[in-house]
Amino acid sequence: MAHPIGTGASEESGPSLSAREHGQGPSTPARKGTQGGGPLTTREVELMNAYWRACNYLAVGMIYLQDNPLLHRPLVPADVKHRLLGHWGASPALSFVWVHLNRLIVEQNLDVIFVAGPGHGAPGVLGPAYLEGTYSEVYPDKSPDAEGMRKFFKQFSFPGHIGSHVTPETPGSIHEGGELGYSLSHAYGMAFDNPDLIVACVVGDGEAETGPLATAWHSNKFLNPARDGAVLPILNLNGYKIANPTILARISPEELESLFVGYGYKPYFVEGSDPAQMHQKMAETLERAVEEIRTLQKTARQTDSPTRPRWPMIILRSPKGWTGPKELDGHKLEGTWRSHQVPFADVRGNPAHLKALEDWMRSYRPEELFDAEGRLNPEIRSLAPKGPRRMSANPHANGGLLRKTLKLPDFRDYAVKVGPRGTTLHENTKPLGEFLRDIMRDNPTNFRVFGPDETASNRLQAIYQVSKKTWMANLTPDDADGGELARDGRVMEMLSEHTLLGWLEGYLLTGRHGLFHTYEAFAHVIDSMFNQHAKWLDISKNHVSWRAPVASENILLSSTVWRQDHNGFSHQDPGFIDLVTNKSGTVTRIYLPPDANTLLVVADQCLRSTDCVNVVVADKQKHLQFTSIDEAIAHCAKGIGIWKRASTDQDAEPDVIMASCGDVATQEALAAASILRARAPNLKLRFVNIVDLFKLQSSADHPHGSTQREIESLFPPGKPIIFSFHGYSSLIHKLAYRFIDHEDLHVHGYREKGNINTPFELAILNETSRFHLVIDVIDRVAGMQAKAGHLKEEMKNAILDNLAYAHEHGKDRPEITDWTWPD
Ligand SMILES: Cc1ncc(C[n+]2csc(CCOP(=O)(O)OP(=O)(O)O)c2C)c(N)n1
Repeated sequence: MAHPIGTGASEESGPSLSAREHGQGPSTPARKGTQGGGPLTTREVELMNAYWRACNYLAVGMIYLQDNPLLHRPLVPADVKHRLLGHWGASPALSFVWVHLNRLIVEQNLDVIFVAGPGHGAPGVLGPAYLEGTYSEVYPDKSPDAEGMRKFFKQFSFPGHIGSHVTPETPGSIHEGGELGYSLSHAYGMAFDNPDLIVACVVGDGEAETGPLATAWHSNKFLNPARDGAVLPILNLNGYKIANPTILARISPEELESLFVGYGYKPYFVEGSDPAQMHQKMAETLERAVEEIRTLQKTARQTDSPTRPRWPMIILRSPKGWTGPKELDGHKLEGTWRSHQVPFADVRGNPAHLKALEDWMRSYRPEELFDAEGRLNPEIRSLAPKGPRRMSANPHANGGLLRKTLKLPDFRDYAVKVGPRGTTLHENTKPLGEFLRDIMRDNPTNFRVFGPDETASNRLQAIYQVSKKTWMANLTPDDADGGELARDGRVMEMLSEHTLLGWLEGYLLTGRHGLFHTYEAFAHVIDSMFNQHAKWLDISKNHVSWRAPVASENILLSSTVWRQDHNGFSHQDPGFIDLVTNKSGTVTRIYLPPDANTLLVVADQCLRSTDCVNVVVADKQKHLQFTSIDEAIAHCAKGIGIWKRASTDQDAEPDVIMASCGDVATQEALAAASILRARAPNLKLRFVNIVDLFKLQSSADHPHGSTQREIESLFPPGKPIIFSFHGYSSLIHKLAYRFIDHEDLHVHGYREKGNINTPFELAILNETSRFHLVIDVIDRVAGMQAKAGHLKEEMKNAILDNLAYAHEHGKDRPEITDWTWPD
């Protein structure tokens, strides 16, 4: 039998409620029998505090204990883990917010998901997930009893088990919060097109100092109250990061308030440390915030043209490591940076610390919370929502369960008509824009396109025919003239790659579909976000069986290096794909379609796929077209293949293989092949094109990889390969290292040479031009040097001549710009 439940709250009082609140909304009258003037009855405060004590007890247990979970006997050193890991400091505020959200979910049948910005405070999320039963449902060995609790404690941050963040193994989490900064953009992405959902997003005050988080506050200018759900940001001002104070906690209250008013929010302050008072304040403030959200939504849903509301947010100023030991060994702990991680260590070796731990854990009075078998007191348990209303079991947080297959028109309907191969020009991304337009039209509530103000620049502007750019900020009369802005637009544009990708990730992880496009060089802005998302997918897909597959993250890199001759050196960087190859092959795909039709085939494939990051590199400018749609389908199905028309080795052993990967790279390689065909007619040249970059890797390393035999039948051993590559040449060596003798592999790619040039000059500077490729063939093919001396000389002269022409005329020679495949 558990003992009766008391508040366990101290008498210490914090600053007054909502001292600086801006609330214009209806205030909540105090109910009969309330304590401290808030909306909760004395009994409600007792019970909610008991629930929170249970959460905090579990949090401490997770960090420290491997045995004796219910303290049925005094702690001994062997009960304590050898390595103490985890973050206590963030945990109590996270579970405090959770307990309060639970109250409103139950009372108002709300649909709420929880985002923990300081995801390192996982004990503050795992505890509630265990108490409301979800954890035991998905991991039956972590049963709701003493033995289950022992395992639950031991597994936390323990080798071979779960990590110390809200990782994919955590039910209810779709934001790990390992790398700080993305909570708010993720939260907004989750809310788009989810009109009934409230996303409660706890933001750490340290996290709030990061660039991605700072700009994500502006997401409120893109949330449509009529069509989307709501985000309730809860900034936890616990005052410290790892070892430093936080900026937002050390500016004046007026400055802090002005900041968030300036961002367009209505901030409510909940400040203090006394649990009883804080429960009342939080209950009242949360109730008010939710009521305002509902009122704003209701008003907006009654009009045709909703305006941007001033959404509520909560600033929760509470001590770091709240309810932990006040001090130890002469140092203050609660309310300081010292309680960020494990407030005190050496528990196995220091009897005083062991005693301090036991006193701390007993201060939560576990005997009142759990019975002798470790089962949660039923009265406390009854506070939690039921079934899918539990935030730990909300289906939005396992978005694959809600994912509907995208309605895709037939991509063949958008194909470019190709006459004689290699003679007609098209903007490769334009037909893709038309394909995306109709996908947008046919999937009006679960597909969006995200880009940093480059939709038109990347030639995808056809999308605007069916949907404009979302814009909830002010409109001016001039916007009507080509601004393409609309309150109900579905094209997401903001000059923050971080915010855009965060939105897309939140959108995908809650079961929807989308595409992010950006300039190739500036994809590096989101390097780290890509890393984190790929890691999330890797664990979810390969290690968490209860997570349903989500739609893949599709990243289109356009405005690529070879056509950034006008923008110069800063805009030339094809290295994002290098980064992608570092991540698990189970979740990464890279495609470099050479023309418009292959791009359409690849796009269709990407939009159908799940649990991957698909990176597609395709330039937006006019390029020669090489494949009919049927040829494109066959070529992309193989991912790598011989182009017969450009080859001269039919039924014979080749002297050389000319390989190409990338649109501009393929055009240069074909131009080189045409020179060789005309000038070295006896040369047996095989032309190989690669669309699916991972075909160059071993099938042992990547699911799209090739076998040794497949590679050797395309690239016979001992034959030189002259490889015209879109990116940095080392990437090809890295991918193909198992297969190809590197003595034979000669890759021409970007070498960090270039500035304001002509396109062809850029190729010359990086030695990727057709003339350089021909020279390399002459140098590598046995016996050719002696015979092709004159041709080599001509190529050298052509290089000098084209450079001189570019510098004199500011453009490339017409023979270069107008070059087409000769037959
Ligand atoms: C981008 C990034 N930089 C640094 C870290 C290392 N780190 C982990 S926790 C932390 C402090 C976080 O402070 P805050 O967001 O206020 O969370 P709190 O623990 O105080 O609740 C830092 C700097 C990180 N995880 N991510």
